[in-house]
Amino acid sequence: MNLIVHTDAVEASVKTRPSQSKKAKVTAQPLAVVNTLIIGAGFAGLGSAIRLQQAGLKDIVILERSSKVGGTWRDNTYPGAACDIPSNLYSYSFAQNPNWSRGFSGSAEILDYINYLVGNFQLNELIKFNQNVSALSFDQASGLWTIALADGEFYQARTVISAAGPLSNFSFPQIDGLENFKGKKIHSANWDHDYDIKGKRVAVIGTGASAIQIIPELVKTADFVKVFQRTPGWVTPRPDYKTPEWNKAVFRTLPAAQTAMRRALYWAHESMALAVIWNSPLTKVAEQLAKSHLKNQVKDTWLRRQLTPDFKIGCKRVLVSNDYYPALQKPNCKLITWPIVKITEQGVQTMEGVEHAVDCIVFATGFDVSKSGTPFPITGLNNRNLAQEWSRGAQAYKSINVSGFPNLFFTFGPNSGPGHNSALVYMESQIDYAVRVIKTIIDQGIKALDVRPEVQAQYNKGIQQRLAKTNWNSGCKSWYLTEDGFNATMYPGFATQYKRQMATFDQKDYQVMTA
Ligand code: N01
Repeated sequence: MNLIVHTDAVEASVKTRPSQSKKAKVTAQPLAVVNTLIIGAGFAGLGSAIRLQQAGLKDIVILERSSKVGGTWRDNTYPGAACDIPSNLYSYSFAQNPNWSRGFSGSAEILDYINYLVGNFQLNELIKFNQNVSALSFDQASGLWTIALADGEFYQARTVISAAGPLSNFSFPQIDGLENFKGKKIHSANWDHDYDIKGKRVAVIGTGASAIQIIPELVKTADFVKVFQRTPGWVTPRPDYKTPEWNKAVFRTLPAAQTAMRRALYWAHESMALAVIWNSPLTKVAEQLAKSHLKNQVKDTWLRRQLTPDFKIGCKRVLVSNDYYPALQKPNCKLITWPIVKITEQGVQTMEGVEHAVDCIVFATGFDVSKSGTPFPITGLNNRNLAQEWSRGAQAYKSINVSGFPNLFFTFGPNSGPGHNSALVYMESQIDYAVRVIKTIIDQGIKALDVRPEVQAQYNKGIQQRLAKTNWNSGCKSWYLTEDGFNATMYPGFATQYKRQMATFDQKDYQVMTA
């Protein structure tokens, strides 16, 4: 169906657009009316556009709030930024790159790959940069979403894919005195490359996936680095290697060889689910492997004790590094495990009363993950407010659709996170599901396709029952859980199970409103 035929409906919805009167610079007409509007030009948004086009759905606009593509890989440029999933698996199966320089590529090379996707699949003309989405609202009469921008302009679309990304907003922790610090504050996700670390006294707060990549780089040039650890994580070896030229040549001439490699990596990661998602005999094996890694790299028994986690492996994200423990033992590095009480003008004060004076504090303290909120206000059928409905924990059907919010698709929506396999594997199956449903909506001229509430409720009951048996819900504190312990983040199963559920679209699960 071509959207031009909906002109009357579009006009009706424009007239009734609720936020119109409040905006200063509102035009009477949408900037465009399209079949599918994608929010975000990161991995998920670009992948969605590619698969939509390949399915013959070409009436697309991508809105990107920044001036560049790349999402998390554009923003996370801290020293040492790299992926902890092998590149042959952390890439799209429909756009394999035979030239990865390493087993685990750095952020610059991943960003190059993302830019390659844009060029190769001619996505540039679809992307509108510097477009900050401020609200979404669905108009029942026309079956159109209005996508309001912060500057008062708006788009309209029959279907919307929200690919804003769960880790797109970084957060400074709520530590007393944060604003008093007179030195330099840097967040891992917003690195200031103009600030020269050489010879500086640096504090790093946090010891998660970002911190363990940053610290080995900082100790190379800083005067000293003090690492403030609240909770030690499980660290396993990183089987990284420089890709030999012959290997790239084989992948270039024989793509099936790379597909076979990808498959082998996929199944190797699948087997890890048995260790990290559920408490099984393999959990002990994985913990033993991590403990041996610690013992091999750290000879000091007291330091080893400080670095030994007291929760099950997998409960928090498993860390992968060969150079974190060695970095901590450099003469210019010190691990501090006393809790932080406040930030002072000069540095960081810990509980035993010591003030650690530094020039710079690096906050590797994570992101504002919208486990219960939404990235912007979303208004669905009968003025339903999604943030309100998700206030006690986000829920969706198959992580992608939410009842009462028709024709809207989330990538990395509720309970879609992997703990053991590549996020791109999950992303690809979400995208393909969304494309299948969007094609049905467009081809059949459906006004709105809304998942049935009872189907969504039944699905989530199953998810939460399965989550209760996982390591994530075994008692540790992590960004996977809300303050009251609700897990709206992770998918409690193998990637293979997730892919299987996403491979089937049953229209009976949805209420259909025809035009
Ligand atoms: O953030 P985190 P991250 N006082 O939330 C500590 C992805 N990622 O940026 O554990 C003191 O994991 C906090 O302590 P605790 C990946 O999905 C991927 O490292 O809560 N400390 C923790 O140590 C990952 O899961 C790659 O006790 C405070 C740290 O800060 C996600 O990004 C690479 C504190 C935060 O760890 C986030 O990772 C890097 C406070 N007030 C990241 N507040 C890949 O390779 C927080 N902390 C794909």
